Amino acid sequence: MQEAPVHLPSENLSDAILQQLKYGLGKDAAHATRTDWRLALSLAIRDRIVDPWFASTRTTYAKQGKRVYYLSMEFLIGRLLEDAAVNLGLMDEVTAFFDERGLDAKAVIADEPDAALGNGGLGRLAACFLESMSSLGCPAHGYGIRYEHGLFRQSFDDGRQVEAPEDWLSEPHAWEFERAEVEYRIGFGGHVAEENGQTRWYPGEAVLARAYDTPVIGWKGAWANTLRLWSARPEQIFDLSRFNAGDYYGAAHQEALARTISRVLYPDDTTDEGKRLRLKQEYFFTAASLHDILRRFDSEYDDLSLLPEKVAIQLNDTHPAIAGPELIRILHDERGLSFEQAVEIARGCLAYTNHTLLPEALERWSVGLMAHLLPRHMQIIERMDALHAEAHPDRHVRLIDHGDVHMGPLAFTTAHRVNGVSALHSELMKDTVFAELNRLHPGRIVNQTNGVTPRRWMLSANPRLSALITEAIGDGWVGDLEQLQQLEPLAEDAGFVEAFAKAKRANKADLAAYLGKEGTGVDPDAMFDVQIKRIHEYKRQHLNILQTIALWQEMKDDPKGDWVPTLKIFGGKAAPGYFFAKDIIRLINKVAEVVNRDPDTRHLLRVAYPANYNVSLAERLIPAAEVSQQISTAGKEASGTGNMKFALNGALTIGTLDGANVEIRELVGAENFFLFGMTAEEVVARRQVEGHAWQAISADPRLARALEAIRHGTFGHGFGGIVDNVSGPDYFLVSSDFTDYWRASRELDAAYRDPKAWTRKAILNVARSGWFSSDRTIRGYMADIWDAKALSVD
Ligand code: CJB
Repeated sequence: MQEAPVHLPSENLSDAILQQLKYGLGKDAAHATRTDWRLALSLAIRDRIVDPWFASTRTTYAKQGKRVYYLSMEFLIGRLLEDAAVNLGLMDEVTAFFDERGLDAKAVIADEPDAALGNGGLGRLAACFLESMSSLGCPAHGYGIRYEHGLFRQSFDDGRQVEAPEDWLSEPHAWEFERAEVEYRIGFGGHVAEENGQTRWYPGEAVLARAYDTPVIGWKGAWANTLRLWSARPEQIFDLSRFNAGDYYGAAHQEALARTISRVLYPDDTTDEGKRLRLKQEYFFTAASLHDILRRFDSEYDDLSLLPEKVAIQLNDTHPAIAGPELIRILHDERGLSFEQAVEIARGCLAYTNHTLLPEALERWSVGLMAHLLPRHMQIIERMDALHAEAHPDRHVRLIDHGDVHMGPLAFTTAHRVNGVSALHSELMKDTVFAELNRLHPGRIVNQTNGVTPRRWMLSANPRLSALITEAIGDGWVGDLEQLQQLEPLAEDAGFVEAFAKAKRANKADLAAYLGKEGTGVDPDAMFDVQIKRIHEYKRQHLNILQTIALWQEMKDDPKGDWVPTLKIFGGKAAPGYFFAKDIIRLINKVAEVVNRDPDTRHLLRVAYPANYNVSLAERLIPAAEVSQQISTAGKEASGTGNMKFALNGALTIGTLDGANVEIRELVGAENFFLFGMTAEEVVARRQVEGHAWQAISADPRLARALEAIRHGTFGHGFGGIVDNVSGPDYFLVSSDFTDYWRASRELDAAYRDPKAWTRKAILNVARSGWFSSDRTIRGYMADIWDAKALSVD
């Protein structure tokens, strides 16, 4: 019998995988490696996405639906294979296929490199949003950069963070389609000229942006959208005359420079060269995306005034904020609309999400750099600034201030909606960074509390709990997470409580075995207490480790005391140039070394810090967690999304009233949440108190003793900076919040001593977390910001 050609995928998944192995990869089953199997499986599954993908595109054209474009420098998508298999309902078949061959489906799936095209919460949010937009049938494209190297790989050397380049593209990437024909020329520099009353920009150099498409399939496979990532290429591959003259480096120079633009995620921007490259990256992907958006619009409509009705462009933070001036430039300079019309249309399309109030993270570019790289855009920004000043002469908001272009105000004034990412954060935006702009444009700021996709963060990551939930209430919760409310009465059902505790225990045993491989002996019956996120002073991992040191000291004083055996887990990376955060990492690792080998306490307290925290590691840690550490200085964490994943998976939060913790506590109930610390208002007042850190330390002997131990070298040397900081300026109020954190931590221990009551609280956390689905968040964006409608394939 003749085999089906590979482009006609077999109806039967097993046959399709074997066909892909043979015809797609040229491998024979007898010699296939794990990677071959993974690629064959991925290609077979990708084949099954193509039809719904095409059907979704055809439907959007046929119904002339409004399209949403999500522009983001980061998409922290992690592994894609399981997402796709789960959403297509193929997991059982996949497992059976590999079982039959004596292979472990999980290991095959885990062979996929973790696509780390993002730093943390902002990038992961974009990935959850892509999945939710597809699950809801919202016609959308994600636009970003196809970084050759994602976020660095972290290892530890004597406790210190060491960074190595990440190399996810070193193996074939099964999910993308290269679109050689979709290529745009992106200019930089050069000059601006006035010609016959029109302004023209003549860039001095240019690179090409080439599209790579990844289909994103939604829940139950009903709809698929596209993630389109841009890769930079030189206009001229290499300089043949230089090559022929023997100047091989010189011949390749232009190519290397062009490709640098999409080489690495977030290059170091502490040097001028770094800054220049970052701004180039931002313009590169934003301009390519806008060209693409307008090309698609032009293929359907010939009236530019329809743009806001047909196109919604969401700016994920200010990184793509140059979209405002670029769209105005195209509409005015190239399409001949008046400047005012161009501004109005651009504003009708654009909306901006703010993700942080930290002043150091609000982007600014020097006027000199902007004028050099993007001379026409600088003129447009100047004109916008002048228009704004003219319209509001008594106000002081400037887009350009002290020689810098301020991207926050620029994004605000070129957008029709600006949103924060939790209720508290959106209110603080109105009171602080955007207070003046909010007065001028009341109603422009709206809130859209973040969410997470339940497909990845429950169904895939926590199969045991998912099965239990489905058994209890059916599987409707996967597409409608608020159905988890039906679990509430089961918190009083002894059988369910027991089954829930059993599932958590099994997840902990899995994690203990994994951490065991990493060299940390772990008791699966200990309380698993987890803090995973980027390392930052405002997230206060140092508060957690100080409390851990104090706990260890008390345990040592009284090893026979009634302690709750605890495993403290940390995970996270520090920015390579953030030396204070790197000291915190080293301190945690050094405390782990001392504590884990202490014969007096090692049965009571362990500290684990698995290296290279990423999406896949989060998928292991969160289902096994019992305590979720969300302890940022109030007013600093815009939202948090890890906090939602933990609550959804039945961990109890110990946290401050910050970001979305506030909403989590309201929903899960104050009695199922361990609150401590100052409020955002109290934080501001406390900073005004002279010597606040010293006062706090003098009043709390536990804190004084823990700091003393660090200073005296119990954990090695070189931690004076941390001690001095929390005893002196202590901007993030580690010392002032310590005593209350200790109290809440001991209350947590007390609650853990009653396993049934604890499990009931955990169940209520799950039952009441349905609102944190990113499906709810995307519905909010569609209704309040994009005015977009969900479609379905007929
Ligand atoms: N966030 O991950 C980043 N990167 C930034 O540059 C600024 C903010 C985070 O975004 C998340 C998604 O909105 C928030 O949950 C988180 O609080 C914020 O720090």
